[in-house]
Amino acid sequence: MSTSNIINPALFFADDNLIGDKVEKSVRRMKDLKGIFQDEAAFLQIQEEKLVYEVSSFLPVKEGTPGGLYFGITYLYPGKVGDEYFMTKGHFHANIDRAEFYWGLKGEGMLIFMDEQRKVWAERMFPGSLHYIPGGIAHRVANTGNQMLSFGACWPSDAGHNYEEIAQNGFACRLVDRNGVPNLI
Ligand code: PAN
Ligand code: ZN
Repeated sequence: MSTSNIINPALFFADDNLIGDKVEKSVRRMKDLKGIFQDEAAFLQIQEEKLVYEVSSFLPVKEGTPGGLYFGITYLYPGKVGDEYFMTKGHFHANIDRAEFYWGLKGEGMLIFMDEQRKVWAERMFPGSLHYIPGGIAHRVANTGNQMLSFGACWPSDAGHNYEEIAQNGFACRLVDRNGVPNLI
């Protein structure tokens, strides 16, 4: 094999930053998270443009393609709305049986799971933690620390996202700060 077959990768990491021409970025601000947090008065006190999380993703195939994989890094800012930690919207996959991996890169948080019977549980996230999210399980992440929480994700390109269910009915439990300790109530 000649060296002309050897090329540089399209993507690389610098610390927890995903770098490459094809990396797409999305942002979620306070105004994009209406109805997610319990304490509406506390929600209204926070500037609606405030950044809550950003996602850098590499989506190498068309959404819905069977057999492909997507990759993303989420950067979730520290903060609380009342006593509830900043968190992602959370979703079931539209193709509900599709699974996903998450892994902790920086900071501390909690990955909250909910099954279709609305049973909720959570796993601590920290640098190096690895989490398997089985199909059929809604997932969301809360930042329980006072620095940025970053985590990786890898999911099938035909998983899709069903945000509707969570937007309407929420999770059956909330992760709140009780005297500096995260409690799932
Ligand atoms: C992740 C999430 C990401 C943002 O890549 O999409 O952490 O969370 P929300 O999508 O709930 O706003 C993933 O789970 N993909 O399937
Ligand atoms: Zn997902």
